[in-house]
Amino acid sequence: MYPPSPRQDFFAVTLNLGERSQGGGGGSKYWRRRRLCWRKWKQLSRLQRNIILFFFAFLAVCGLISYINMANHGRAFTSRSSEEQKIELDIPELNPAVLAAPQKADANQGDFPEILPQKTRNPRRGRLVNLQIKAPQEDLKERSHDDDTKRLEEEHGQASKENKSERTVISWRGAVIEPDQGTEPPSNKIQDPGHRSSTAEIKSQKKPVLINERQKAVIEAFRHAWKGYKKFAWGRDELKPLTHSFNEWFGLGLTIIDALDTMWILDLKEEFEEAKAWVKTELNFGKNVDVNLFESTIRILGGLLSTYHLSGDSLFLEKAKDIGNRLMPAFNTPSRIPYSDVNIGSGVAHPPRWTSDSTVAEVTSIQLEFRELSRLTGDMRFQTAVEKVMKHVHSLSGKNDGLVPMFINTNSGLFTHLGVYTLGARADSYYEYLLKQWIQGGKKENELLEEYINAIEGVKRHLLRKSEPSKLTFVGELAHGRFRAKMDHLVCFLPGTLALGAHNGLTADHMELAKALIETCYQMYHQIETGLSPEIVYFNIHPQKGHKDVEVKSSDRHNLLRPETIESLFYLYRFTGDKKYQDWGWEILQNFNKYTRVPAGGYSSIDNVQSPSNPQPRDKMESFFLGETLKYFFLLFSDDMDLINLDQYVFNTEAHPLPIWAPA
Ligand code: DMJ
Repeated sequence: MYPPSPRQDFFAVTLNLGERSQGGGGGSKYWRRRRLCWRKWKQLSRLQRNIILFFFAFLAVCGLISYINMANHGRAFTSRSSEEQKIELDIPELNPAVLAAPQKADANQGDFPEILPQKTRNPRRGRLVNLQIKAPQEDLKERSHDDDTKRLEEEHGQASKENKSERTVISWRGAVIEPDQGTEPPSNKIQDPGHRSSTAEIKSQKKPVLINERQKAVIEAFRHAWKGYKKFAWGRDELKPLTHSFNEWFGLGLTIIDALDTMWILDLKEEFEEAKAWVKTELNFGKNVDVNLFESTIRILGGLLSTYHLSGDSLFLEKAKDIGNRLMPAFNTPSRIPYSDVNIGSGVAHPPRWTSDSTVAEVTSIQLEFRELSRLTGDMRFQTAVEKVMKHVHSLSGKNDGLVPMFINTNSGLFTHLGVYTLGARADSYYEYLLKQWIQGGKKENELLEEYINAIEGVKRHLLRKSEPSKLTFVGELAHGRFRAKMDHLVCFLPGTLALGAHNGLTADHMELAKALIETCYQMYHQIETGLSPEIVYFNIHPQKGHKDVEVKSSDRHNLLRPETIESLFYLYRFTGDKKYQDWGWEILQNFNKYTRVPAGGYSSIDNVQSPSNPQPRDKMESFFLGETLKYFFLLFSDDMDLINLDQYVFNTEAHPLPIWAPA
């Protein structure tokens, strides 16, 4: 037997398949060829047949493998594997000291009640609280990332190049920061532990960013504010824009530090560089001044840490470590609940003169910053101190369905002034940091999540009502069993936090509540004569002819340029893509420009939001206007989901983005 060559057979088979698949009409011809083909196949030796079969099998396996690779590749850009997250956060394998923080979070798991990944038990009510499985962000990712696959593939390739030249940081804003651009002699510098997240940013955000008209208006507003600050208050804490003067609170150039990362995000390179030069040459924490632990943590420590992450310049980490160390004496109390104040020059900490109490929100809203400082430096004292506080507060009685009182005693460690519950001043960011610590730590510290879910259940049970006539959902207060229809503007952080929780897998009713509450916060602006919200409103809960939903007392009608509503609009827009949130923000920005802008430079808090003809400027521009309000405006108007990606960063309560820790 002389079988034809395998090559001929292969050709015949291919041809036949082709004819069939085309559905050609020559039926008999087709069958003749098929028989011929079969005969030829039979003429082949077993070895030849095996070789051909092996060849086809090999092709099939190759095809399958490349299909799986392509599918994984696509998935990696939407769900990001833990490997990649680790690379993107630039966490070195070789530095065990720095890896300790995330490991600690793991180690803590023993202390925390076991919670199933998708369900958690609410011990008070004895029922299971479902977590959403699907991240609602998926559609949005598709919406904003139409052409992203190609771009990300290029960036993926680029990433390996960048890893090789790891000491040169190319910001996503295009600035190149050489390692020796640091500002102290190398010997004085903190070694860059490689834990900052700028590499992640480089990969996901180095595409040219198109700035839209609304964002340009924010940049213009920032420049105007900065102009006033530079001219009349440079190096001081706050601008007094009317008297062309300044206000000192800590004497640490608070506005500059609070605004650093905003300048980075807005791509204001020139302003950023002059601010950095001031930090390098003028910022000195060795001063005999009393600072408030909470305020200096969220504004100064938080601002320095986030700027370090965004810029990659170790100057900011060095300064963060300095202020972190100087704040530590605040924790030397009998209960380890920190004092409110500490002298950063002498290292003496103390409570306010009139009490030995601290504010609950203050002692429980410094954790994101101190934990991150430990992760970056490998010095666990910072993390240990703040986690002790959280554990202690967790164990305390005196809560009401997860709602906490406003004060805690630094000697006894017990809550004081029991019976008053609010999500406004003195308690607000306690709730925010429960969720955000859980997110920061990689969603492992279940005790925090459980506390957060309980608290939101508590809000629903005790503090939620609807107003008349418009039926706006609002969060009131409870004082010794009596409901008060009072809501601070500060509470408007809550819709954003609820939306963030829903994005991270909590139940859809969190998102529904977020949507209802942000509508209310918007109405707190919209229903007021200047279109700006007062500090506190009272809602009508009984229908009364001729009354609006919102009432304002004369002592509460000031506006301090606060960020909370803009912050929540930003989260709601990011997670829903509903343009109305951008439009609401745009309306508010225009009203800030109309009623709070000071011609010579700067913006001012005002005393009366109900008087468009005379809003009575207060002569004060808070540092958070630059640190938070304008930053959130800019992010709200952006359609770039990667501009501070909320799966990579968590904002502290002063709008300073800190990286989410990669899984250990
Ligand atoms: C900021 O300092 C922070 O957002 C804090 O959590 C609350 N108060 C101001 C802004 O209103």
